[in-house]
Parts: sequence; C-alpha cells; structure tokens
Amino acid sequence: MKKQKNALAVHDISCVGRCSLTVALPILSAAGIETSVLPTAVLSTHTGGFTGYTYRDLTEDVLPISDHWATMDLKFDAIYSGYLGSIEQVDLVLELIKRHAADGCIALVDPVMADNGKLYAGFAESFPAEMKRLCAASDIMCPNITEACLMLGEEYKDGPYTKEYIEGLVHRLSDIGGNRVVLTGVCFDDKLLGAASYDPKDGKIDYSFGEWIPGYLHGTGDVFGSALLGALLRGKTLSEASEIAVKYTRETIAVTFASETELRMGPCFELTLPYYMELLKG
Ligand code: PXL
Repeated sequence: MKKQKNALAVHDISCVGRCSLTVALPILSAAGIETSVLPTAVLSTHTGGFTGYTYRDLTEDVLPISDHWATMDLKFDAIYSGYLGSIEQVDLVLELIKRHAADGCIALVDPVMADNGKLYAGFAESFPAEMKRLCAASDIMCPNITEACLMLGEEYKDGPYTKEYIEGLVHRLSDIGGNRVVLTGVCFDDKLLGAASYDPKDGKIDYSFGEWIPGYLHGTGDVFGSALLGALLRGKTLSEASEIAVKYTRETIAVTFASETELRMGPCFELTLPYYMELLKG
C-alpha cells in the first residue's frame, strides 16, 4: 500500500455553522487524507448571518505550535490555508509552509476574505494586499471573483462574465507568483456556475460547470477548496480535481436547499460525502 498522504488545514473553528475546519477536516478525511489542524481563531459561530458571536484570535499560538512540531520534524504533503484570525497570520502561514512542507507539498491558499463584492465582517481594507502576498507563495490559489478583484486592485462586477474577462483575471492572478489558479464563481450566462482552472506550465484554462442553483449559502467555498485538495492528493489533475469539486459542491448546495436546514447553519456536506467518495473513485 502507498504511504497515506497527510495535510495541514489552517482555518478558524466556527463552533456552529459549517465552514472552515468543521468542513475541511471531514472532507479531507473522507478522501483518505490524514488531516492535522491549526486553528487560526475560535468563534462561537461564523460571521455570516449571526450576530453577537465570540471571537478568540489564536495568532499567539501559531508559532509555539509550529515550534513543537519542528522538534518532531513534522512535514505535510499539503498545507491548506483559509480564513485567518488576523492580518499578522499571513506571515505565520508563510513560515508554516517554509517549515513544514514535505517534498512535493501542495500549498493551497484560499484567500478567504470576501464574497459578492464585499469584504467579510472584521476584515481591514489592507487585508487583500496581504492575502496577495500569501497567494504569491502558493502552489495553487482558489479565490472567488470578489477576492480575485480585491487582490488585483480591480473593481468587482456582478456576472455573467465574458470569457475574455475571466481568462484575463486568471492570467493576472497566475502572474502574481507564477501560480496555478482555480477561480470560483465563474458564469458566462444565468444557467451554469463553476470554476476555471489554470496551470501556467501548460498554459491551458479548463472549465467545470454545473447547473446554477440560485441563492446564497455560507461555507460553500470551504466545501469546494477541501474537495479540490482531497482530489489532488488522490492523484487527480488540477482540472479533474476542479471538476470533482464543482460536482460535489453543486450537489451539496442542491441537497441543502432541499432540506429543512436553516441556511446559516451551512451546507449539508455530510449528506453528500458518499457522492464525493464515488467521484474520487472515477
Ligand atoms: O467560509 C468562510 C468563512 C470562514 N470562517 C468564518 C467566516 C467565513 C465567512 O464569513 O465567517 C469565521
């Protein structure tokens, strides 16, 4: 049997409302990946759709945790960062990558900070420039279109988009550091929604689409990023992994909207994990 792959997920713990670590850990586990976590902050709920949530920033704990791991020479096949607890954590994630990347490690950076043209609650205007620095050091970045525009200093526009616009965005993102890019929230009409994936090595942009389900659901970016990474660690190519992540995320959104779940509790990704595992077999 081949050695089991391992990953480090660096996101917040939102105790209630599925997103970040409560999504990344189970999805990566379902993909067969040994997943370690480094929580960036602990919140009583996520910040979308709830008020009065608690917020404990864990910035001070990141280096001591990493120092301990360094004594064990701990290395990871992937380091996946998402929602950070403070702007200072950008440099800490860069340090984690430096210290704990195994040979061939995939550093996947989801520059979680905004959606629908707006920064999330609590994010300073200076955050996008810092996230851009982190994305520059990534192997793969997976922003949504709002995050892409903020990092590039461009004005956000609602979709649908033209192919020229999307391909321009993807190239400008990749030029940040010669990185692979998976851009989410891509739509050329009001029927299909999906992602564009790009590897500067082969210069080709691939698209994955699913039927658009109207409505907004918090945490779907984390479902997508986790499913993407799980598939990559299972040996899929970037475009195959993007296709799997689009299918799984779309099915999860459909099941969530069809369920009785309160939407701010996040995507019912548990119900569709068997489908994800089926997709990984293909
Ligand atoms: O899904 C992104 C995310 C992660 N963590 C927290 C959030 C959000 C989005 O708002 O609030 C705490």
